[in-house]
Amino acid sequence: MKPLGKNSSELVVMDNNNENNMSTNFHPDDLDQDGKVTRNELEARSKLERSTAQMKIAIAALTAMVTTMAVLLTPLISDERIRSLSSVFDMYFLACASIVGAYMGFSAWMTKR
Ligand SMILES: [Ca+2]
Repeated sequence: MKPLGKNSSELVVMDNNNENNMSTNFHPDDLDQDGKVTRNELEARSKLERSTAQMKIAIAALTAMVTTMAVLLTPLISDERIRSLSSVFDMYFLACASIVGAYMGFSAWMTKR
């Protein structure tokens, strides 16, 4: 595959000798399967991977909040320890909720753009 030039309309011809193409005969980034990977197709793939990573981070933050709260509600941790770490837990839950809220806000904003 040759590198993209500065011109956004320049096309990249797929490499037919690549082992990844043996089963489908199309490059995985060739979304419309016309045999050429355009800059727009590469950008679409990049956006998809970025939004998937952001979604995984938001899910991890939400899962961490729920798991932490569930552990704190069990008798595994004494009330005294929870009281002494209450300011830490405040910041922890605020940070996790900010991540989830930012994801929700930005994803809603990106769909309206
Ligand atoms: Ca294409």
